[in-house]
Amino acid sequence: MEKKTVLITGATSGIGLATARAFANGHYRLVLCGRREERLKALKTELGKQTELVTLNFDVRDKEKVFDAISSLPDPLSNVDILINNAGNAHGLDPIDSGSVEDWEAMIDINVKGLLYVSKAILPQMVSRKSGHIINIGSTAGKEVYPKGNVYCASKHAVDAINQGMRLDLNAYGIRVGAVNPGLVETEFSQVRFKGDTKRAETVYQGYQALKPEDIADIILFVVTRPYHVNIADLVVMPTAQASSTIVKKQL
Ligand code: NDP
Ligand code: 8X3
Repeated sequence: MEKKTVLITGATSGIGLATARAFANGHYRLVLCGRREERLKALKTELGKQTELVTLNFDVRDKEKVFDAISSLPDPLSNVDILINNAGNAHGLDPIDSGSVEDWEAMIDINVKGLLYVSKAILPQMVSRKSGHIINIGSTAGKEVYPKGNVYCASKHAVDAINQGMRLDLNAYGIRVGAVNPGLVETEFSQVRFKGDTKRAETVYQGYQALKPEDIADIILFVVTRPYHVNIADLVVMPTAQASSTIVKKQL
């Protein structure tokens, strides 16, 4: 069977990194994206032994760089079969009246506009081939709103709407579109949210068994390996200890 090419944004850490490793084990061709060049180099060394791989260094906020990087892909990696829109983060956890405008802009620009730029750069070739699979990484924060989550939740609700809109508009081309929406996963997410405050970040995952990035990678691999007639349109996954964004059974 012809090998498939998978493009993963945010492959330098957390869910994206675990997903890159899972797909490398499956010998998919990989296009791994992120901003931290030293991590991209390390990934090339680690996974380049297992599969054909290129790395692309760009900030998803930079429209031109997104389009330049994706159009620079050599054949056969230029034909992306599976797009995993994963890059994103929360910035801050503050009430709406005191939240920082810079944090709000970062979340809207990265989680929403960045996802759109990458999709826009890839979609024409999927449409012309009438094939492809897009997986948008949403969140439970895209299904409900929690105190101080305001703009992060808004950005993930936008991902939910974009996921639905993509599925409607791309239906005519036979392109599969679905979202994977995790609850609490232990990654660098809280480090970023709390701006490097490691102690505060650690408390988010204490007293219960959080999801691991590998749990999400397994699910993504499951989603893309279903037969063509099966499209997992919208999947929510939480740790067993979590019932909602605000109810987590902790033993501290
Ligand atoms: P990490 O912080 O571990 O990973 C985030 C990834 O996104 C990194 O590879 C980072 O790479 C990349 N990224 C961030 N900003 C940019 C940018 N401006 N341009 C390009 N790449 C960027 O977090 P997670 O793995 O947890 O997060 C991955 C996705 O999962 C996000 O969309 C997040 O919202 C979502 N999610 C996470 C949950 C959790 O509890 N952890 C739960 C639900 C959803 P680099 O810094 O090198 O650019
Ligand atoms: C990440 C999960 O609950 O921190 O999207 O928003 S949460």
